[in-house]
Amino acid sequence: MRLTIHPEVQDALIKKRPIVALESTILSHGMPYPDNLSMSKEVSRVIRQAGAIPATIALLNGRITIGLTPEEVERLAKADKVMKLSKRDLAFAISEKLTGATTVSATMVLSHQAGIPIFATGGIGGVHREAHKTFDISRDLEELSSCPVTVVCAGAKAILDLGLTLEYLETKGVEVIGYQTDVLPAFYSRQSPYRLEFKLETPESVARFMRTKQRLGFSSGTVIANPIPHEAELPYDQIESHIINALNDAKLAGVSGKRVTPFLLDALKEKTGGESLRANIALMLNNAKLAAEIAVKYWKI
Ligand code: PSU
Ligand code: MN
Repeated sequence: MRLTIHPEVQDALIKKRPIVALESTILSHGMPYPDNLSMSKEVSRVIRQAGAIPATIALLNGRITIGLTPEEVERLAKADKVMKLSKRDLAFAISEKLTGATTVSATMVLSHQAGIPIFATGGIGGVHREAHKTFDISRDLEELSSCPVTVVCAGAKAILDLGLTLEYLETKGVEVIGYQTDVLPAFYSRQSPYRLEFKLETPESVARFMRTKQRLGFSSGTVIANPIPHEAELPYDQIESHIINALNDAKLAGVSGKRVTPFLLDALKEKTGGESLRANIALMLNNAKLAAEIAVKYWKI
């Protein structure tokens, strides 16, 4: 499949310079305008400052685009009827020449096709609470099991069942590595009750891990769980009660399928008076910086 690659990204690919892939659903469905646009600009700035090239991925009129221009980012950030594309939706959207924002799963696939092994996001999707009744398990987890891309995130989103998400990832052979932490970060908070098996302390050690896994020929992805910065953290108990209320709202409103996650993120923003959005932006910037630092080391090994 032909990819439309931004010249700057293409140049970095040829010269084996560090690149960080970025998803676009966080822009179109994860945050409101204009916060999404300023977040995206800041993310690019942070990545460049750390010595890497940002490459936001999306589908524009059916074209797989690796590295959006600032104008294209702005268009996606402003539009209100952009499709949310997971892996399941990609072929259809390409065939119908549609425009859409890519989730973690679709971004992983496209990032891998472009030859970019590292990707930063806010939080991955996972096993939803009550998944035993709804069967709602994010495609992100399947892609992590079958696509060799390292995803830097602040853990799985706290709206999920974090324990079941970890179990699922273990079954699929996906390492969840705490970055300077022994426990799974819970997106808005640094801590959760779930201990992790692996911890790494530096970007170099993450880069070395990526190379080792590559040499083993493993085709699965890796989660680097990077806790939200202290100053932006929301207390676990406080956010938890808002999450329970938001889940109840979703149920009452009959929200299901791919609308669940955007609905919950928006409901939380309302309930926390915008604090969850500020936390989401802070953790995204923190992840972008770490991903860029890892990418820089990765290309030196
Ligand atoms: N992280 C954020 N905000 C988001 C998402 C992640 O901070 O909006 C998006 C990602 O694109 C992720 C998606 O892949 O939510 C998961 O959606 P679902 O639960 O429908 O699989
Ligand atoms: Mn889902």
